[in-house]
Amino acid sequence: MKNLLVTVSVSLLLSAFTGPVILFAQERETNYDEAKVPEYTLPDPLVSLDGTKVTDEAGWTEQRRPEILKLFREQVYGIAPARTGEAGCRTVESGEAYQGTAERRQVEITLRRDGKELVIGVLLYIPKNRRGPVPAFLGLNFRGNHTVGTDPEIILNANWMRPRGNGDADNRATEDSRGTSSSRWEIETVLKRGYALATAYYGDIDPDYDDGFNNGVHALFSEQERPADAWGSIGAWAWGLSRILDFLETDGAVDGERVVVLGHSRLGKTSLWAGARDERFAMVISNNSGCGGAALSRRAFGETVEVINTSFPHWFCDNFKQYNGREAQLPVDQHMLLALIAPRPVYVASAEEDRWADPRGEFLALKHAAPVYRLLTGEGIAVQRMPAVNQPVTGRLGYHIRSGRHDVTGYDWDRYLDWADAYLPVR
Ligand code: GTR
Repeated sequence: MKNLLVTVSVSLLLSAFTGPVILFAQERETNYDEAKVPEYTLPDPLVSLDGTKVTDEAGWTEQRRPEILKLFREQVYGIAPARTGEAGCRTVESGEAYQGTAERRQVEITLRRDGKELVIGVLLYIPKNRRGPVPAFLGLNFRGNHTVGTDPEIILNANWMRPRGNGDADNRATEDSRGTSSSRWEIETVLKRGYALATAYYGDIDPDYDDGFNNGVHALFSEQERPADAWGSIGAWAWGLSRILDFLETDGAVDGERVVVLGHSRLGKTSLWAGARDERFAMVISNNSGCGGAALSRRAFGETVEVINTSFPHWFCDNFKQYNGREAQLPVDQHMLLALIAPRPVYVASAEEDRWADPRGEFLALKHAAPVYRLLTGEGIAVQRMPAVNQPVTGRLGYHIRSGRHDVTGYDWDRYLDWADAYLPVR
């Protein structure tokens, strides 16, 4: 984990002639001290840019929501293309899994545009014991579908992988990596509780490195010039989730109106943005999403806007970089991202040791999204203060801070399943 950010500011020394370029290196320490959180005022999600107070559902859906969505599109995640081009789905493999209790299906979604093609490989498990279409959890994975479980039939992903451990060599997955992320995917429990589970490798949609947007789905839609509000990788991954939902809607075994989108860390940022921009997602879960996800940017606690834009220049749109070290100038903050999901249930989960993601900032964003939920549904957040560790807050605005580190665990899944049961009863 980075504790120090070295920001290099380039300053042109003005002189009568061509001045030399001087590099100043300054070190900014990561703040983990609550007392050093800057004073801040959050934009009111219920006051429109023209100063009008939103007092009813129409004011929210017709004016304020579109306005906030536009701000996030233009200033934070970037604008994704309207869905154009062709998409086709093909089942490439199917069979039984989990001792005959589930069906496994592997589907390729092929997107084509201007003679170019992109394939997203979806792994879908459906409980056999079902009376009709079932609700589903949908989430992207970090290292290939073959890592989410030990099922030997899962197709080994052949695309570029981030260069890190787990038996992957030369940025390609190897057989050794099978099942290496299985602790993060409680597939059997999900199936036993009557839900389907769908996942895809996020790198199928856009490889997670700064390549100037020449690969992944950006290549399919590449235009001559890339404007400052063009979509980054989080925008691409979120858009990809919508394409997977397009497919799930056509699949008779899954109920497309009861799909819960979830994600961890950078993929938690992604699930929130996916749920915000695509109202077909019935419920949204953010697991340890942190900066650019559920955490309030203005608190600048742990990872900051500047740090994230420096480490991952490809995640957000270029406009977002204007707010490096200037969070107070942001026309939005992340509570408004959560509010965009209203009235649909949203769950934010933090981990005690995950200070980098600012657990308190994640809780506060949820709390400050609550007025919008209250306006639309009559139900706000069940607590006003941050709960103690392992004391989940239930309700339409779900929250917990679990003991332990940045991860997805069985504890997290149990909470999500209980919560989903409350809002999406298994029929
Ligand atoms: C970190 C990044 C976080 C989070 C995390 C992850 O390096 O600073 O914002 O996204 O990666 O996705 O695992």
